Amino acid sequence: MQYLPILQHPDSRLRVKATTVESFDKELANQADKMLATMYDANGIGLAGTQVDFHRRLIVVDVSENRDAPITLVNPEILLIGETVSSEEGCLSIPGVHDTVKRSDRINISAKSIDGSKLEMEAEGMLAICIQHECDHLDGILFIDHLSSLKRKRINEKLKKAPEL
Ligand code: K1U
Ligand code: ZN
Repeated sequence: MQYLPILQHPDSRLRVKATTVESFDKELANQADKMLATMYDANGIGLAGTQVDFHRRLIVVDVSENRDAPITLVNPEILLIGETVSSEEGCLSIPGVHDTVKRSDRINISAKSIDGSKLEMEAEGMLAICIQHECDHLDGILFIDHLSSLKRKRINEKLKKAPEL
């Protein structure tokens, strides 16, 4: 399987807002397969199209311990229905940086499956948090944007000094 290069912050392509998927074709299914393979190879629990320079609304996630429960969501829309919780996040586009972000612990998702069929689901815990993180990517938002400007400044300075971290 071919792995896709993952864009690294501060690449400006991470700030592009992804557009709606209109064609549910073989090309889209191939892209989702490549994204899943790339996510597993990078030991991630999620990946958004934006991170691999594919600017359509497509995300993949798998928060299972055995790495055997992949979920592919096309044109996902989320409704926050839970309580706000703080949890530790990381990002494959900002390696070596982890911090606490506040998000809803429960969401309703309305999306399309890879074949274009309608998909409605409820998610909680890590799955809900990961899906919110990936949907942010589709809007050009990084988890560090949810931190204070002082924290973000410190992270960006650290990355400038040691970009490989
Ligand atoms: O979108 C990404 O960059 C993937 C990211 C997803 C994510 C991790 C943590 C919270 C929300 C979303 C990762 O998979 S980072 C690497 C990772 O596996 C991880 C890091 C911290 C906690 C759990 C997993
Ligand atoms: Zn990320």
